[in-house]
Amino acid sequence: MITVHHLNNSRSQRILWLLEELGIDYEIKHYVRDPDTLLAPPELRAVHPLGKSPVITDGGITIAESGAIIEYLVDHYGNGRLIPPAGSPERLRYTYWLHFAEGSAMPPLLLQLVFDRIAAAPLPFFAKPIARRIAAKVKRSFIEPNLARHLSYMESELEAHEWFAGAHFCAADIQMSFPVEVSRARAGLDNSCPRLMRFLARIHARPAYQRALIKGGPYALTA
Ligand SMILES: N[C@@H](CCC(=O)N[C@@H](CS)C(=O)NCC(=O)O)C(=O)O
Repeated sequence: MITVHHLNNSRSQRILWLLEELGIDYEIKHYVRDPDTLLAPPELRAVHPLGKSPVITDGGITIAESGAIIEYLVDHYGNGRLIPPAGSPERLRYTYWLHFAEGSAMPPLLLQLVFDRIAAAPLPFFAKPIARRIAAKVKRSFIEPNLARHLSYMESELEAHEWFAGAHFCAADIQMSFPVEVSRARAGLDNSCPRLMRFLARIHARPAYQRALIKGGPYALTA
């Protein structure tokens, strides 16, 4: 039996969704973030030393990293579903987007969250303006240009292709859902990127996505 170690409002929502798409039996162990630090509770470190979510166990093995988990589940339980045929151009795009989501799209989104928290942190009065100025400078010079470039790049890719890898929905779209949802929730994704907005509407309408939401509990990134 597969166990998903699921943290609320997190990337592990994608894994529940993938399992629902594949129709595989699984169980969920729920973990709740610390409301102040947003960190996972220490119990998660008993499952994997980094204590991050998602992590799954399947029989005797433990797998972390969303991309690795998605590859494992599609390879072992997919029977060819949700992955383009080996050797096709779509397969290369599948691999690319599977890596792009965590390797390129997420870092500036995470930096934005960190620098917003620095700017809003309760600091002594003399340190506050300095912290705010540094945060604003990093955001203006590095984070925001990267976020804008990523959004327009992803939008243009969905102009050329129906889904991220090509004509068909696949597991790369599941992996890409998180950065696109985070972009919508807090990085300015709006109707000026109609293809990305359509992508969100289409994935949110999928019955498997909705089943995963019910099973996963509160998930605040669906706006
Ligand atoms: N690249 C990793 C990122 C894992 C990660 O940072 N997960 C976040 C949840 S979205 C987490 O566990 N945060 C809580 C913590 O760091 O304590 C993946 O895709 O699995």
